[in-house]
Amino acid sequence: MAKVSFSLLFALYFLFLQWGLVPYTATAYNASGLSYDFYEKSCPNVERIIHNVVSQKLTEAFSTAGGALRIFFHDCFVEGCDASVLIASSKTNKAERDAEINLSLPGDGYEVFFRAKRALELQCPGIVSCTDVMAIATRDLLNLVGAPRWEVLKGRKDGLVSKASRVTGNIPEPTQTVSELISLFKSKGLSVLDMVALSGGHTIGFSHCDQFMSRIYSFNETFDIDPTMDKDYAQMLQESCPEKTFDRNIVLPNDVSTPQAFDNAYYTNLQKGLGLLSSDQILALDPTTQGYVNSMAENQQVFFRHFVRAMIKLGEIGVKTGSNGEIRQDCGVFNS
Ligand code: HEM
Ligand SMILES: *[C@@H]1O[C@H](CO)[C@@H](O)[C@H](O)[C@H]1NC(C)=O
Ligand SMILES: *[C@@H]1O[C@H](CO)[C@@H](O)[C@H](O)[C@H]1NC(C)=O
Ligand SMILES: CC(=O)N[C@H]1CO[C@H](CO)[C@@H](O)[C@@H]1O
Repeated sequence: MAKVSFSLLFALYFLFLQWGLVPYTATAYNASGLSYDFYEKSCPNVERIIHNVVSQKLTEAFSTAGGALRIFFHDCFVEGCDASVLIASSKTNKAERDAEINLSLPGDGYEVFFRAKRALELQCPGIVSCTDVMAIATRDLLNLVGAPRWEVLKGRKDGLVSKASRVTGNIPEPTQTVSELISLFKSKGLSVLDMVALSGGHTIGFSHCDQFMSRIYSFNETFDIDPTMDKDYAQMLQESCPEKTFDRNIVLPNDVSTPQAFDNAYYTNLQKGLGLLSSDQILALDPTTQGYVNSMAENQQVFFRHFVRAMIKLGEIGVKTGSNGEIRQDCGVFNS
C-alpha cells in the first residue's frame, strides 16, 4: 500500500515537473564554482551598475534585448559561456564573432555588454568577468521587456580562445530538422524541453529575409509556399521581401503578433502557422516537441518556468573557473 502511493506520488511529481508546475530550485542546476554572492566583497554594486547601463541602453534601442539574448546564446554554444563571442578579430586570428553565421549578430547587443563592462571598470577595475556581465545584462534586459527575473550565478572566467572556425556546427540553423536540433542541444546538455522553452526567445527580436526566403518562394516541387505557413502571413512576408530584389538590411519580427513583449505568443503563433523560421514552425508539428509547444501556448507561466530553468542551464555550459580563464580588462581583447 505504502509502496503503491509512493510510486503514485512519484509519478505525479514527475508529471508536474514535466509540465512546469513544481517551482524550480536554482541550486539543482548550478555549475560547480559559481555562486550568487561571488562579488559580494569585491564589487558589491555589480548588479546595480549593470542594471543602470542596461535600462538606459534599452530606452535608446529596444532591439538591444533581442540582440543581447542572441549573442549570449551564441556565446554559450561556442566554447561555452566565456564571452569568447565578444573578442575582435586580429591580424593573426579570425574570431568567433566574424564567422559567416555571425554576420547578422546585432550591434546594439554587443554595445550593451561593452558599455556595462566599462561602467564596472570605473568602480571595480579588473574584478567582474565579461561573461558574468553578459549573463547579468541579458537577464536584466529580458526582465525589463516582460520575462520573469532569476538570480544569476556568478564567478565565470573569460575564455582564452575565440575562433570563427569553431562556430559552424555549434550554432543551430533555421533549415535543420527537429532531430538535428535536438542532437545539437543535447550535445550541450540541454533537453528537448529546454530547447523548446529556449526557442521561446524568439518571442522578441528579428530575422533577415534570407533566413526564411526558401519558405515563401519555390518551396518545393509541389508547393510554391511552405504549406505549413499561414497564407496571409506568407503574402505579407513576400511583400516585405520581394524574391529578386529583397533588401539585405530589412528585418521582420520573429513574433508577428506581439513583437515587443516577452510572452508566450511565440507558441500560440506556431499553432496558427505563424512561425517565421522553419525551425520555429516544425516545433509545433513534430510529435517530439508538439506537446511542449501546446502546453506553453496554453499557459504562459509554464513557458516562464521552463524558460528560466533552461536559461540557468544555458548559462552554465562550458563555464571556466579558476585558472582556466581570465578577467578581461577590455571585453573585446584578451589580456595578453
Ligand atoms: C532552436 C534553434 C534556433 C535557430 C535555428 C535559431 C535561428 C535564428 C535565426 C536564423 C535568427 C535570425 C538572425 C538574423 O537574421 O538576424 C535568430 C534570431 C534570434 N534568435 Fe534564434 N535560433 C534558435 C534558437 C535560439 C535560442 C535558444 C535563443 C535564445 C534563448 C535564440 C534567440 C534569438 C533572438 C533573441 C533572435 C533575435 C535577434 C535580434 O533581434 O537581433 N534563438 N535565431
Ligand atoms: C550548487 O549545487 C550544489 C548541489 O548540486 C549545492 O550543494 C550548492 O549549494 C549549489 N550552490 C549554489 C550557489 O546554489
Ligand atoms: C513539399 O512539402 C510538403 C510539406 O512539407 C510535403 O508534404 C511534400 O511531400 C513536399 N513535396 C515534395 C515534392 O517534396
Ligand atoms: C564578419 C562580420 O562582419 N562580422 C560581424 C559580426 O557581428 C558584429 C556586430 O554586428 C559586426 O561588427 C561584425 O563585423
